[in-house]
Amino acid sequence: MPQALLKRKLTRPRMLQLMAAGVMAGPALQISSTAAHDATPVSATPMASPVTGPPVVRRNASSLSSEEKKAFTDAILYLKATPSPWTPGLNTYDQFVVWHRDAFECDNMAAHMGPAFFPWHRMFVRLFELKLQEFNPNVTVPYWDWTVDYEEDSFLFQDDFMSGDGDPDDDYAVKTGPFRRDNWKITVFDEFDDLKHDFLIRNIGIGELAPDLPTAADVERGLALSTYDTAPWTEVSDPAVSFRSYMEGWRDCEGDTCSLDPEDHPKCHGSHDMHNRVHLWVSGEMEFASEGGYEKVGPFGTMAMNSSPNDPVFFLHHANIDRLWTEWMKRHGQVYEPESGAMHGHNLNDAMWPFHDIGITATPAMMLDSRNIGYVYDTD
Ligand SMILES: [Cu+2]
Repeated sequence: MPQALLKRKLTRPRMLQLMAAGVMAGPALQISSTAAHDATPVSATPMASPVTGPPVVRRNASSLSSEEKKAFTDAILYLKATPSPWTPGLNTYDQFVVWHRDAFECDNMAAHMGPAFFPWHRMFVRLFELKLQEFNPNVTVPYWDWTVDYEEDSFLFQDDFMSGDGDPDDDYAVKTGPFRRDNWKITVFDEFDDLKHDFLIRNIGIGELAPDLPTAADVERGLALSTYDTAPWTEVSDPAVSFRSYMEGWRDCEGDTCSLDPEDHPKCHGSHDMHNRVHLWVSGEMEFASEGGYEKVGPFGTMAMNSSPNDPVFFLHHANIDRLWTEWMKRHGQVYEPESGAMHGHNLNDAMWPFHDIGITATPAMMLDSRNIGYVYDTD
């Protein structure tokens, strides 16, 4: 996603019309796969009621047995082969990729560069988890604690789990494990991505932007910050003050990075830290021979894109980011700010896109306690 730094696409119509055809029926979080056939729009339902039974537990990925790892990757492959209940012609997995990509549009900066970074991804990963559980109710999204499992050949990047590194002699394609290129086709691309390779691209741990992962001390520095977020509630919010800005990881940005002038690209000069850094570490940097014969060099791996959920490790990374938000609230209380003054979708009681459009009312306020949407962490 830090690819957005290099060139962010500007205005583009949102996916509202497309998704209107698949408006979800029934109470929030009871995701019905029959909804796609129900053309009757329903009004948004608050989140309060729908979760029944005790919360499910998200576990450290390193504690999964081989059977549990396989159950998780099988459930992901199932979503890739199952139609989206919300958008005709799209599979369920790619629906999430589209949402995340389009949440970077300048007129709909729903999920990043603002205080809703945490609550938006909380709802996003939970919705994904609920879809996985339609295939296998025992599956939850495990988290990747990258302060502990920081080796590029850790258990995570093995062929019995998230697949390994890309092949530098073959456009950095991932060619082994469940997400190898003959088993995992990418169909959703960033608009500016003129390579549009239909396979997972990784060059793990290679590159000057993110040669290593954040450490436990880096995490502790963030958890110690007592302020959730601070004005102007964007990527320039002071990371020495704002927990959200510190953890999201944009540094030394200037001006309005969401200008409508196509020449006025976002300007962030600093290193990529924390959440952004993990994206870039998995992505790596690389050179591609392009059609014009010149070499394209940069963080063009899948995890660097706005469509980064194309790499399933996205969800393990974001489960960990989400867990750290819970850790922060344990210390500082269920505090969120602001009530007003941030971009639309980022204020305490704003209904967040795209959830509102599919019949799920999810505001930042509703996301503060993960139990309210049905899960906890094994560290809770
Ligand atoms: Cu994101």
